[in-house]
Amino acid sequence: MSSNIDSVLIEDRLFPPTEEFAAKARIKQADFDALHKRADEDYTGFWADQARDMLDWHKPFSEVLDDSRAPHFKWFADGQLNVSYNCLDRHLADRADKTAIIFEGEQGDVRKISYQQLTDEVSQFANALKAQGIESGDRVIIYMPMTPEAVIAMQACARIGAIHSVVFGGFSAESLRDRINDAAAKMVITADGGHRGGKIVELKAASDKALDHGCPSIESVIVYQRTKHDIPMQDGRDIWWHDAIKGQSTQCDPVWVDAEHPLFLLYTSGSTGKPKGIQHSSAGYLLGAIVTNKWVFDLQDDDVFWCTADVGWITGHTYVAYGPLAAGGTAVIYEGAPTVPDAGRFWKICEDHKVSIFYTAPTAIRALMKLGDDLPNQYDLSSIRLLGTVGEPINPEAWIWYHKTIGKERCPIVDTWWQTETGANMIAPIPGVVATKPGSCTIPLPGIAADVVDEDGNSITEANKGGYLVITKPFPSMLRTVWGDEQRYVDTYWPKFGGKYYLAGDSARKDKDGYFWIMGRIDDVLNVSGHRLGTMEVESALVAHERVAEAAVVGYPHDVKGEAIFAYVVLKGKRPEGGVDEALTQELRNWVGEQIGPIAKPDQIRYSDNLPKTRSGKIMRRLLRNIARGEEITSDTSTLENEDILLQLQGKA
Ligand code: 7RM
Repeated sequence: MSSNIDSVLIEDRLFPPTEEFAAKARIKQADFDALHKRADEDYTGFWADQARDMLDWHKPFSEVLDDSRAPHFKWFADGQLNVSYNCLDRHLADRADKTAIIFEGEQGDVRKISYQQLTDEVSQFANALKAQGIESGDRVIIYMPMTPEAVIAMQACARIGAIHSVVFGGFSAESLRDRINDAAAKMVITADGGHRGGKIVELKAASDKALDHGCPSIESVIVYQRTKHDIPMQDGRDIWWHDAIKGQSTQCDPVWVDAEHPLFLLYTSGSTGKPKGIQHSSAGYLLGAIVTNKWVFDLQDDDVFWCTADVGWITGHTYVAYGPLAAGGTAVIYEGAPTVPDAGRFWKICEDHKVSIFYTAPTAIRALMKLGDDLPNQYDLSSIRLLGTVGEPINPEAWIWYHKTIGKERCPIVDTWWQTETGANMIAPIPGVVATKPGSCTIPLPGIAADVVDEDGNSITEANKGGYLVITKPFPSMLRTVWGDEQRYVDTYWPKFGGKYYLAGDSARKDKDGYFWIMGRIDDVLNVSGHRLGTMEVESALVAHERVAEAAVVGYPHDVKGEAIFAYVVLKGKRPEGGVDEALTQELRNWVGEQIGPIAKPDQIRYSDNLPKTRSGKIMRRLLRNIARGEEITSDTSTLENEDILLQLQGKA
């Protein structure tokens, strides 16, 4: 594996927190030292302390970690709690009137919801779910716009022990159907539509299309009225949200569940076609969410925390729907696109709502950076005191822009490495203590045992030598399994090193100070605008088109999106003249958009008579990657049956 020498040389700069920030931070140097000392000396005791301190238990646990069936770990297994109780009810004594959610719609409508109101609405909707026959353990799909009702639906499921699976509103009907069927869900909660980019996202239409294709497990569909445009409702199956809650009480006793009771499934891409239903627990997940909101985001009582992620992604679960509420904070939710009415919208929202903590993805930072400093400079960003990034490595140029233009050189930047599977931040600075370096997610959090190892699982001690990023000890917020596929859980996450370490699937290196630098994925997973997509998923979508015989997809660097998609396509009939067919390319792009979602549309498509394969029939992805990136070809091309193919792949024939 190569190491990124340029960035090491340039980015040895250290950015310590300002004295002012450090003085007011929740975790100060002495607290930080004490946390690490405790975690080092008594790892499970450390997590037990946190679980007792930060969560309210209905029945206290006596056992901390059960590793008797590793890698199927259990945390706090004989304890009982309720996640929604921990996010809502327990705050009512001292913050009933505090704002829990500040919502802004794309068209400018604003709603502020207090903890009392949110508790009432969640309880009322939970009663509506029960009235529709939803019980503890049932799966419920949430396919919603970014409105508070998405969070209310999630919290209501948690309140009655139902397992939700949020499907990102940008996913197509096909993706939705696959997820419904894999989870064997009983209900879909959706909306007529959402506002995004000045248009209406047709959620109900997509949901109808998914259900028309056959989702035998679905019994009912609850439809939240957002856009108020005309949509058909199916008698006996569909019910409006406002009708479902009519007459329902705003009191709903939380259902106490075991610590290990599944809280949610969230589907994520792997290197094979079928998305995996990542299954998270109740107590362990919530613990990860609350500790990281406090430690990494330094979330305090007067903060306004805006994490721009959609609740369709794990970031929106942990840093919008659960974590900030568990910590008693105020969270901002914005429905729409960052460019409506212009690209100053994010900064306007920060000014209007006095956002103090702002968390977004490098792809958004780069897109906004390209538009220059004039837009952000028109707004008062002085309320911001902490910035965060997640989803992919941030390039130092974007980091410095974020630091200067948005943070005015005053705000720490927390670059947080974690995954859908880890549930919460894993490697990230604690901002009042750990000095940052542009492009590095810094060091593991207390209680998180991350390392970089070689092929044999030995820790790499040499500075800046790349290897596998692993987690060497189980941690509370980790995934519990892949829904319905224990074997895939074991094979994907514990395949190497005798099953001893959790394999994250990323390569990384540590520098001389022990700071981690993420180098990228080790498998065929793309990271487009911070969204994980399997190459296989895009390939399967392409070959599902009637004219496509074979397809191979690779990623190549892209200024804004981080990675863009390059597809090599073999058609069933003749290859287009000179390898160009603009109309077909457009058709295939739209086709993939429909099959998976617009984010998966290939940026470039090149037609060839054949794909380059090894003798064993494996597609030579490295070769395709070299070509897509305009790099020198290092692969042995002697096995290619037809040398002309190489010219076709390069677009030269
Ligand atoms: C939270 C999330 C996970 C993958 C992960 C990495 C990449 C995420 C960073 C990062 C470098 C970061 N969940 N990744 N955060 N790479 N620095 N701070 O993104 O499941 O959708 O993706 O994203 O490759 O394995 S995810």
